[in-house]
Amino acid sequence: MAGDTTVNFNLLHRTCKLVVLLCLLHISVTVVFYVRSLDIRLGFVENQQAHNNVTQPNPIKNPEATSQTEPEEKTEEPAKKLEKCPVTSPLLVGPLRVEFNIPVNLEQVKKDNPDLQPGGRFRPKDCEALQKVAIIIPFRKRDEHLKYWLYYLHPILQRQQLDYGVFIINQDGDETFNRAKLLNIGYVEALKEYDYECFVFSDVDLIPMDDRNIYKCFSQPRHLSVSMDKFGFGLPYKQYFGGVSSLSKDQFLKINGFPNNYWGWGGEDDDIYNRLASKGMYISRPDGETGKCRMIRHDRDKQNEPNPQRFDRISHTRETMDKDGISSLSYRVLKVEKLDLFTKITVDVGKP
Ligand SMILES: [Mn+2]
Repeated sequence: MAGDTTVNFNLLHRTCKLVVLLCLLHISVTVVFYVRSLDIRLGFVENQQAHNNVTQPNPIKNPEATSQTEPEEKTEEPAKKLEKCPVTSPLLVGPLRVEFNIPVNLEQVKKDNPDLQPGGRFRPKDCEALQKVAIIIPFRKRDEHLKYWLYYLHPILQRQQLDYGVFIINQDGDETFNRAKLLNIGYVEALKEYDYECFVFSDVDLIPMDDRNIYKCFSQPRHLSVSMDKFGFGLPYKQYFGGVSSLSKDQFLKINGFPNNYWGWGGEDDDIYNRLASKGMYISRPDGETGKCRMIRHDRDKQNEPNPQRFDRISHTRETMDKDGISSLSYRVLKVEKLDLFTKITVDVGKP
């Protein structure tokens, strides 16, 4: 009897040991699997974060997308999916300090505007711009002024969330300057590059002092440089349309573009005003505070003397405008340069 109980106790003891061992084994296996699943979960979280930073679908995590079509779609898809930009850009800051005694380095301007595309092109990354705007600048030997224009305007135009391109229309040679014809040429040449719907015509030496003065088109032709320092921050006269203005494609075509036969300084802006008025349009303007701008002081250019015929020409706009304009424009393109900050188009405009 006593031997039996000893045997029984031994058996019980061994069984207990076995059970304890099995328990330990179970616990350790559980622990190993738990740790491994924890690793996977942490890894997943990291992936998710990387996801959010890049904002592009991870091809590995997205088995439905075939790896071959994806890279092509990446370049086109964002443009289609973007929402329209807000009517008022949230990036605007209001009044700006504008001065012309600081040195400007175009390499630095390029670095400061990393989102610019070759030829001085830009479109907002996060939304679809409300307008496609070509900025047209008539030009000859004003590189110093152009530097300031690029330095100030590129950041402003980007904050205005415009889809824009900058076109410098450079009159070749030393014949008399023809501002309005260069503007017509800018219109035609810009449309060869992109489906622009709005055209801002700007002198190279005018800088807005408030980024709420939007370089876009309105339901009526727009005069933007309404409050120039040169004129004591006001208008020289009510019909003044010089400096910076904007016209939609429709508005521009309605007046047959601008006159081609104003050689030398003055009158062409009044002719444009007459064209608009004769077609029943009126001038839209920002208020005097928003429309403040500075002109870079300069001497009159050579070969841009006041045009003595201008008064006679202006008095006949209504009779001449249907024949003289974008419909009768002729010129020769000598060179097109896609530079970092602008597209420079050098043209032969002929002579008076
Ligand atoms: Mn000037």
